[in-house]
Amino acid sequence: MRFEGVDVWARRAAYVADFLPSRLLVKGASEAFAPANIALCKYWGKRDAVLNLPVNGSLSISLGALGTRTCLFRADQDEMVLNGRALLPEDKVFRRTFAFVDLFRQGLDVPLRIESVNSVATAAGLASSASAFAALVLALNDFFTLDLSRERLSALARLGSGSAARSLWQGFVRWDRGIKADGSDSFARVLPSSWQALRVALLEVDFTEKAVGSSEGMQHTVKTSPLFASWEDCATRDLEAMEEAVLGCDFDRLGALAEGNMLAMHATMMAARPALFYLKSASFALLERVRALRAEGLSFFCTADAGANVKLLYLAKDEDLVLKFFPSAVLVNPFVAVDG
Ligand code: 2P0
Repeated sequence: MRFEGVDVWARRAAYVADFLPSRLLVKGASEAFAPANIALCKYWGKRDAVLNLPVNGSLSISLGALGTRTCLFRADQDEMVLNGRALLPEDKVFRRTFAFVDLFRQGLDVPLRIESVNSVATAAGLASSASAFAALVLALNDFFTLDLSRERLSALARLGSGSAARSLWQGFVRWDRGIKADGSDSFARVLPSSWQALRVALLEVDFTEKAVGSSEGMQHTVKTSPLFASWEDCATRDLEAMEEAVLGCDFDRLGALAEGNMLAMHATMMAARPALFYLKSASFALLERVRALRAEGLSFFCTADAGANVKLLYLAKDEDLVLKFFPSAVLVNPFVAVDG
């Protein structure tokens, strides 16, 4: 695969080689779990599309038990089973996954069986690529006895999917943009917060696959949206303010910033030419309903990603109110204890 004249996989392989020991010690099996995450300050736009280096830093909340569990085993040939179903080698998930694994094998003949179970799929509308690549990187770290820190693993998971850089931890996670062209300073870290009151409710609008993938949507926005020039500044300010709000346990400030940041991201996409709409009329109706409830004094805020579904941010104490106004909402406690 080439991108603007560059061999993408050769450049990625050279990047990953810097993280690997001179000789890989291979185990027989490994297992890992990584949570999904919801961005409160969004990653939208790449300054380097090969290394998934973002134009702006981002901040997320991980989703506790919702995520991906991945097991690796030595095998006679490459195999992948996803949610109990064997994938064909032509399948795009199979190809994307093993292209990523090849970055670690570096030509070594170690066929693998990958078994992955995604609890995110059942709460559709959430991206599964973030938890999938984070779990894969954790499992590869163990399988090849790499012994890398979470921050280093974050810088590797980023190559699978940018948002995977944030799925290496539970809690509030900040992914810094970094300034180096080689990408070595663009990785995430967990924020030192013990605040556990934030909750997320998933409000379904449309669980079918989106017409324009995130990577493509980002590139299109970067290239054609006249509003993109102001996005980096907006997101950079929001990121700093959101970290303060998290550390100060200030929900109303965090919620207002998150909703504003989401609207700015969608406004930037809508201004692209041709326009890029992920939100649908039912999404806008939900945004409006939440604004109306807020006007009546409720502390509810919204966010939405590159899709039509809406995520409601609220505090644990207001759970009954969420169920009263949104009876079909799927409630997520990001701070539920998770094994492994
Ligand atoms: C985010 N999104 O911060 C933003 C908000 C969607 C909207 O990260 O191209 O699947 O693999 O780096 O990580 C979705 O983008 O994109 C995303 P790639 P990714 O969560």
